[in-house]
Amino acid sequence: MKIGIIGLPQVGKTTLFNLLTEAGAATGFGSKDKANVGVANVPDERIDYLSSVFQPRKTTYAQIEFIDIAGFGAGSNGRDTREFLSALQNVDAVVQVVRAFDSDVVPHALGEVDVMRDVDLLQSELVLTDLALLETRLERLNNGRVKVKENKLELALLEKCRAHLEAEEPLTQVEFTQDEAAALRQYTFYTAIPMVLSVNLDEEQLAAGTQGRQAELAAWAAARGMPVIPICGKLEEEIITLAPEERAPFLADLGLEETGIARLARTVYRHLGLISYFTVGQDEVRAWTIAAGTNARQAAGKIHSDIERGFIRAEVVGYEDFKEAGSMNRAKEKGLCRLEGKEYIVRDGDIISFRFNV
Ligand SMILES: Nc1nc2c(ncn2[C@@H]2O[C@H](COP(=O)(O)OP(=O)(O)OP(=O)(O)O)[C@@H](O)[C@H]2O)c(=O)[nH]1
Ligand SMILES: [Mg+2]
Repeated sequence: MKIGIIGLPQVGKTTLFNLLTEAGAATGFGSKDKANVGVANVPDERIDYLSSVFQPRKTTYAQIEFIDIAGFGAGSNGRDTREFLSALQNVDAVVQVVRAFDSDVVPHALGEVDVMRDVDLLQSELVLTDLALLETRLERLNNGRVKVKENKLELALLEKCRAHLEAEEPLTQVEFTQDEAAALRQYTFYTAIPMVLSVNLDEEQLAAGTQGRQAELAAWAAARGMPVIPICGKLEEEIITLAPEERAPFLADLGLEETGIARLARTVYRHLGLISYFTVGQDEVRAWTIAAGTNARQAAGKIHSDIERGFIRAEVVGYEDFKEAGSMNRAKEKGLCRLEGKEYIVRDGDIISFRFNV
């Protein structure tokens, strides 16, 4: 999975990137010309537990790749925006960092700190970028000499998108038929990418539990179907310089139960309808990320196309059942392991062993 980090200049994007990936990229002005790319393990206490039981040679968490692109939107024109956004090809979701923290040392590119102005501004940039892309395509279609059936469908679809975009509605909020959704995939419409807002608070705001315009921002986000996650970039970045086992009391001090990556990953998984299943053994304990609703055969394809093709059965035990039993043998004795066929819909936390023919 790939997630892009976007936002206005100097709002804490690279700080968030660092706290998610622990990559230690340079923050501050001037660190602008190229996107930072890094990978974060998705913390999962179920994997921790399974790893403690199986003592495998290798433990593999689900991973999210993050792309931190340069800030845009403040006074830039559409062309610049498109250049910045081209870094976001093929991302599954974007996180927009919204700056609530105030700082004399780090002035906001637009002067006053104003979360509502910022989210509106960036949203309009995305809408305008999509509209420009759409107009170009429409022009090409309309000028085409032959109007085959597909073109007519595409024209209708683009007109539908235009109506919503002109009403400043992101395409994530629009209902599309399966055919329309498939046709849309050939475009990179930025407002069609699921978005999570990450509000970067300073220490006082975090302690107060609000940045002053909490309700307004929450309503704005809810109207667009976007989850909101508060972070305290600066402080959390300091905390992750500590060894993992020493972090908990400092996080608790800030009123946070988990690290930034744990909170973000949970939100993104829920927002995108993703779940995890696990494979276990002496060699490796591993988490696999799939869309909710995926069947056993497709889920096997995540591991290898051979397993999908030669799928025979899936031996499944739910994570909670396994934990209660304490070992695979006990789980089998208690009848908690099930044999499932290819149509079985995999559930979050299923521990699966696939039987297949090559
Ligand atoms: N006071 C305070 N400063 C912060 C916070 N988060 C980030 N900063 C500082 O703000 C400056 C910009 O942070 P970055 O993470 O580089 O911001 P950015 O959005 O990546 O900036 P550009 O890539 O230049 O657009 C750095 O000096 C950070 O240390 C915060 O929560 N509070
Ligand atoms: Mg940056």
